[in-house]
Amino acid sequence: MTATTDGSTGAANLRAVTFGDPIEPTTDTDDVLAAARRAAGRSVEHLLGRQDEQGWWKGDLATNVTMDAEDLLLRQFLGIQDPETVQAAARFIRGEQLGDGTWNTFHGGPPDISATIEAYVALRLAGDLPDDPHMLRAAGWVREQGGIAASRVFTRIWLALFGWWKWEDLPELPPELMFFPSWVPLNIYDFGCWARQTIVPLTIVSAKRPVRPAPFALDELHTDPEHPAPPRPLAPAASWDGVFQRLDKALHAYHKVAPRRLRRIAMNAAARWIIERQENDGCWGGIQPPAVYSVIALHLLGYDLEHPVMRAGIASLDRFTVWREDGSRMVEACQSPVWDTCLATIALADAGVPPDHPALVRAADWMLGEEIVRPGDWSVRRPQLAPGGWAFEFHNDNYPDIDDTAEVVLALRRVRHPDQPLVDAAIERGVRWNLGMQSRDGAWGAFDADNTSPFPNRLPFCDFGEVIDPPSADVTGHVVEMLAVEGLATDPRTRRGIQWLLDEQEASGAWFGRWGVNYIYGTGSVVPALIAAGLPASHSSVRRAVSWLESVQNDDGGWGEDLRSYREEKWIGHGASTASQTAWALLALLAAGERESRVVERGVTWLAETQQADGSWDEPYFTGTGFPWDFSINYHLYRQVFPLTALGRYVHGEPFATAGTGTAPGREA
Ligand code: R04
Repeated sequence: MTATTDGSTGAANLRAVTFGDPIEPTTDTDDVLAAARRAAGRSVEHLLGRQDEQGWWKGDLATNVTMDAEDLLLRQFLGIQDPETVQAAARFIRGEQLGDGTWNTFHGGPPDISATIEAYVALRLAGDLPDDPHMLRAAGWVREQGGIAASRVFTRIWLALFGWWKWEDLPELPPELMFFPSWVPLNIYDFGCWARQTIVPLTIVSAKRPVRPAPFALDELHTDPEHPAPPRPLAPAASWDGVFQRLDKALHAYHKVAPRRLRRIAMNAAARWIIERQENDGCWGGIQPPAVYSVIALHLLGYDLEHPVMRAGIASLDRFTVWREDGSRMVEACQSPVWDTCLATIALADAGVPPDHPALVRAADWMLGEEIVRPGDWSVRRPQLAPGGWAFEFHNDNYPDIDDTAEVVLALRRVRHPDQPLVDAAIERGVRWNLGMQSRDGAWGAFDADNTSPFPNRLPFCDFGEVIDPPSADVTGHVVEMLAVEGLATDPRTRRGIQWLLDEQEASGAWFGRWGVNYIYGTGSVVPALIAAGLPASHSSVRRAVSWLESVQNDDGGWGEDLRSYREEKWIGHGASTASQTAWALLALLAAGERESRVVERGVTWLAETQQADGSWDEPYFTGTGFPWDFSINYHLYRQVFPLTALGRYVHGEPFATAGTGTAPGREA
């Protein structure tokens, strides 16, 4: 890694954060407090210095090289590649290659065959030769792992577009899906919104089966170029996998006989659905994959590159790129201004920045302007609900999310704004919207209510990660905390959320982290919520969470949890200490009343001692989750906002601290 636009540096400059490395014991509580004050002060200055004039914050959002590779493949497919872009992207991709010739999808993670194939192909397009040493190493590893046949469906779709893979050897997803009403299983609203936006254009692409012959062959990526697609073993007909495999066979047969007129109507319905959802900046859903596939799908239906929809769509892709100091170009999967801004506002306020400080008022004004005031896809499940939420990105009016809405409300509440009635009204709409988005089990998903169908994840087509959006503990924790702060701790809807959280706690005492890594994120989200909602710190659920956090503290005083915890039990709660994860653990412990404990003092000391001279922290490890295990995110602002929040609460105490209502469920320890 090299320096990035947000000024963070890579592993080379990492300070002593290897776990098991004990730091100098600081026994005097006064010393810890003084160190925390100094660190918080420097961090406040750093964060204030990074606010945009318009009031928002945004850190880079790093994911993996499939973003960059697919961006190049798209440009190649459309014939719009320019040498400067291609070489800058290739430079980034080369810089991410590991010593053994492979690419992984998160810092320190294992090699990934799909990422390695996509990166390899992108570099071939950029002019790297198959007998260059770095390419030989990559191809050799890919063949060892089973070749292209062993990669994910999306990778093989990209290869099929250029004739490197046969469309027949891909799972089917027909555009007639558009005819399913919203009560039929597998209708598009049964998919999480990110999968829905990706799949709808791909139904057009896979019905059209286009091939634009490539400038070179890829035989070196097959184990046996004569037989690139070895037959896959058929699961028993009585198993779910067997049922869906046979459904896929039937869909392949249908592809050959599909009535042309019906297909055309279905594809037109899909195209209309896509165009209706294009944002006013030209992108789709604020995330890169749907934008890429939508542009291809519309192009295949005859929209030429000069059509306004296409021009805006292609132009929007350029806004996902980050140009770095070394001349390389990184593609972001998504941009995080709303999320970063609410979290930064909370951090600064909890660190003692006055609530009427101009930076906070400007942030509040910017957030107020981002409120989403019209219905979106969420209205399909909640047709009577009035709008009033926030999305994660600059432009994503169709998909406000519950998590951002909860945190924006928590942030707005910390600001003293000259027009308080304006703020109160926006908060009230946000609270109502979040309450209306509660799922029937009493908890909250990220983007939709009751998005819990078991079927989408079973489709052979859907092997790229999570494709449904069921309630999670981290989002539910954030909503419960927000409702409690809004005085609704005893509302029956909040109480159902609290009960769901109590039931969801693992035997270990931790909560699973859906959108952050992993149990430390879940636990760091839930414990402050339960306390805000009035559970006493002595409650057995809180005590078990505290014990778990204590049990996984690293010897150096910090906390870390490796992304492999999503796959391997031995990594749960374990990994190199990171600034954001140490902060999450501290947020839970501070909420639970552990401020005076040695465990907290050591964690605070770790934060203070790993802070850099400019008030920032470094964090090469990915602590954000897009899809557990399958898609991981390094949010570059997490390492600044969460440590500051934790230090601020250590120094100044808990925000909104009250004696508790005494009426929340399960008060007895
Ligand atoms: C942290 C909680 C806020 N909120 C989650 C927002 C995450 C923002 O980042 C991403 C969101 C994404 N969605 N879908 C994709 C994606 C990527 C992000 C996505 C990724 C790969 C493919 C298709 C979609 F970086 Br393929 C929603 C709760």
